[in-house]
Amino acid sequence: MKNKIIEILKENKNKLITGSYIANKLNITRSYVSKVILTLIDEGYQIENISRSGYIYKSNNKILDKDFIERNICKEVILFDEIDSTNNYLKKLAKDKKQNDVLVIANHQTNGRGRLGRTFISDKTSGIYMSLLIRPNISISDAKKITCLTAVAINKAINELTGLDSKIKWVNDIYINNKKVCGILTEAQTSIEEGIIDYIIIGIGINVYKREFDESIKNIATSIEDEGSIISRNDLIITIVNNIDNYINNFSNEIYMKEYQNSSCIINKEVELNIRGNAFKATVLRINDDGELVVRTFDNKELVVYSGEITRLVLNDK
Ligand code: BT5
Repeated sequence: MKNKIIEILKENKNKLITGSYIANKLNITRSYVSKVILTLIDEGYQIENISRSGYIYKSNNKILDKDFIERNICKEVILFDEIDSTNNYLKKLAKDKKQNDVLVIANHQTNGRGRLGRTFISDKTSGIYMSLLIRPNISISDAKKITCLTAVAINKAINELTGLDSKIKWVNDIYINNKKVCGILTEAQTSIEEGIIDYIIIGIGINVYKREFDESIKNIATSIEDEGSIISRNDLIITIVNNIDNYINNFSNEIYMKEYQNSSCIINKEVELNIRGNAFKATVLRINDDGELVVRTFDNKELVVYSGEITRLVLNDK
């Protein structure tokens, strides 16, 4: 009965509907409707209970809705309340050659991973933690551009849905007001014999709602809500995945790379780089068409660096 009531509320999103309308449709009493709706509110559904008038189901609902996402991205969605890491789960699934176009989402990750063995803190119900499996027909050397493409897809979605001025911090982070709101972890499996990409897993972690950040990140992290916008995780997921699909379908024209270069927050900035344990300062000149960073070192040398060789890049904001 709970699911049937949710369906009716969803069909009437953002509209006032009465308890008797729901009761008549389901052939139950109004008091039973009211009891179920109170339980739903308790579970986190954003339903406004307007005394003696009825209920309004708000579109900025904080609950992840598997069916709604699935309908709007035309891919299979697997939703977990809790998992170690959505990338780890999808990696096991991807070994089955038939699996394609799957999106795995979790409300909470107990072992969310960043790059180079780092941790991505993935608190319960406050963020988006998801991994997308793709099998694109691209060369091994182009695979690293998928991180850039994804960053553009996310940045554009945040800009469009919130109006916030998010920017891309090379190579895999999205920042708002100099703080990290999102990180991307792209992992590829190549087939050496055939010289092609077998699959790519795109892992995305976004801080969406306010929460007490862990001590280790509280000075460097922010959330979309902390920056002044409350949006539905469902809408953000749908927009991001559709943006990614769109860029992948037009991969050869590299429109995303122009957008990647234009949305960067580090051009002309001084940065501290760490390449294989060797730390030095440099000024960022540009991002080239392969998504690599072109910097000028302090002894006036121009250097091209790619993401895999950098363990750390700190923005020195003067
Ligand atoms: C990343 O790595 O930022 C990639 C994060 C990818 C997470 C997604 S969630 C779904 C999927 N499943 C996974 O297991 N992973 C992916 P990196 O650039 O290495 O940044 C890691 C660093 O970001 C940490 O060392 C912290 O300093 C910082 N950090 C950790 N958690 C954060 C958070 N929630 N918000 C902002 N910064 C965070």
